[in-house]
Amino acid sequence: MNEALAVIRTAGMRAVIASARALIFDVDGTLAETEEVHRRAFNEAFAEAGLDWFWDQVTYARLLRVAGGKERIRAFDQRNAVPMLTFAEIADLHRIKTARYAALIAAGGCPLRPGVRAWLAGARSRGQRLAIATTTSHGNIDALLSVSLGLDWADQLEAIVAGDDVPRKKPAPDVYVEVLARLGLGPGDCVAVEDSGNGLAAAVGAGIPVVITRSTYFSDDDFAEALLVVDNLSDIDA
Ligand code: XBP
Ligand code: MG
Repeated sequence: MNEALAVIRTAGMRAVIASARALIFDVDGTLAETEEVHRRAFNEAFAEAGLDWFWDQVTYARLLRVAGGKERIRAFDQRNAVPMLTFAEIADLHRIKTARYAALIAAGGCPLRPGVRAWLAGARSRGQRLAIATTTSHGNIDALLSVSLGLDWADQLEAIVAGDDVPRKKPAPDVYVEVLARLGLGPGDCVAVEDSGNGLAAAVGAGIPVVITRSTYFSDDDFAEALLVVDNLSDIDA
């Protein structure tokens, strides 16, 4: 694409984003690069539970194709012919992991990615409504955003839909369909901001145009169906 055409296209995409009635943000990888904190929390939970499991970055990158921490643990456990854990034990292990994640975030935080804060402020200045559509849990969202946006972070958001609020996690469109229902908007009224192929598929499945902000673990995913792909939201004037 020549330079002039690229400039025109980006200006057009910016207009689409600025004119949307609502922006719907994914959390992990989009608002902040949280997956290394999740990975550490999983490994600390395995140690606390006496499991000799350890997920290195290569293993975790493969397991991240499975959305949802409980589902990810089950997928790993099922690599053996005879899984070690029952569903109840997986749920207990995930509760330990979630507590560890909250402690790690509280201790060291995980900064918002470049441009996120400006996009949130820009949306508010334009009167755009804000929402979250994520696979993670409400507890994890609160742990992350109360540190980075303050204890009243939820006041900025009109709809917050997490993984266990809907029957199917991403790449199913369920979280985005539920956000649209709660906002009372159509998919064409909104723009979703995502970082992964699963997230893109979920939003596109709900008919919502998507801006992709590449994250560490998903930078090589196929984003052909995205409206726009950037390295960081700071690449676009908020
Ligand atoms: C990312 C996920 C989550 C996190 C771990 O969610 O797939 O499973 O990796 O969090 P999203 P949990 O990108 O949709 O925000 O252990 O709470 O699932
Ligand atoms: Mg994500």
